[in-house]
This record gives sequence, structure tokens and C-alpha cells, in this order.
Amino acid sequence: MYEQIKLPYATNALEPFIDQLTVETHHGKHHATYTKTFNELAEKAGMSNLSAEELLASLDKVSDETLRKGLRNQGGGYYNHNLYFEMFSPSPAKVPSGKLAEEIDKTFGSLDELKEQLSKAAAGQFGSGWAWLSTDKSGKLTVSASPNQDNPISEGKGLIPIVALDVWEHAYYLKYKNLRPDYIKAFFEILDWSKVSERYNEIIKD
Ligand code: MN3
Repeated sequence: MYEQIKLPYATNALEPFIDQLTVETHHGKHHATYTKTFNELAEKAGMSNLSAEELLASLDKVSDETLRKGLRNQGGGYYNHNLYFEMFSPSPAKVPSGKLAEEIDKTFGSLDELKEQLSKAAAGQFGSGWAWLSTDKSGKLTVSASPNQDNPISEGKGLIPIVALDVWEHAYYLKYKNLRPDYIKAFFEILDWSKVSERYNEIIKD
């Protein structure tokens, strides 16, 4: 059973950056539906013994095309939103720490430059999709974007996302309407870099 994360904050706690109705709809409706459908499809595919990460890394082993597409969309929708909602906090650490901080400086020069690149990837993603900061097991960082609910894990490059920036209109349209760049700015006001740093350390530890 794949569990949708319970929000670690109240639905109005991210105001004014993300409004309560958007959180309620996004987590309570969109994410809940992805979760329910993903569980059904994983069961149908006989893959529900795998972790969501393992499953998303094994999509090419699903021979039925309809089922493969369904798992890609619904499994991505499930997993991506768990990461998205998990990384917010009403009182976030505004800067990363430890190894992640060092690696960001090494790769991008500064946190501001990384945010700039991530914002560009997010603003430039045509239509619905996501922008990502990912790491491989060795700790090497990559910024990318993908359409729909596609996740870097499915690309076969050994990447695991640590920041997930949802740029589907359902993530911002109620408050920001067509102004995606304003939502992207707001995203960084509530992204908790201490949680991101923790996730990074967990991934690179072995
Ligand atoms: Mn979404």
C-alpha cells in the first residue's frame, strides 16, 4: 500500500505563499486521486511489492503499454507530490547545510545561482510538468525539468530528486493565475532547506 503523506503543517500554514484552498485541493483531491489510482495500477501490474522508487525505475519492464503509461503518470503523481508537500515548512531553513551546501557551491557557485537555474527550468517547462534538483548516489547535483508527472528516477541515469517544483497550473492558478514566475518565487519562501539537506544526506550515505 502506497501511503499519501499527511501534511506536516496546517493547510493554511503556507499562506500567503500558497493559499489554503490550493493546498486543500492539491493535496486533498489531486494527490489523493493519484495515490488511489497508483495503488490500483501497481496491484494490477503485480508490482505493489516494490517501493514507489523501485517501481518508477522499472517502468521499462512493464510490457503492456497502457499499464506502463498509467504507472508512469499515476506513480509519478503519487511520488512527486509526496516529495513536494514534504519539503515545505511555515518556518523553513532558508539555506542548506553540511555536504549539500558545499556541493551546491561547488556545482553552481552559490545558492542564488542554483535557485536561478531551477526557476528558469520551472518557468521554461512548456505546459504541465516539474522542475527538479536531483542527486546521484555520489552526491553529484543536477537541475532538470520534465513534462507531465515524469520523474528523473525513470530516466535511468541514477538520479533521485531532492527538490520537486510542481508547475502544473493546479499548483498555483487559484492564487497566481497566469503568473507562474510569481509562484516560483513564493515556492522558495517556504522550501525548507534543512529537510532537503537531510534527504540529500540520506541518499548519499551508503
Ligand atoms: Mn500537482
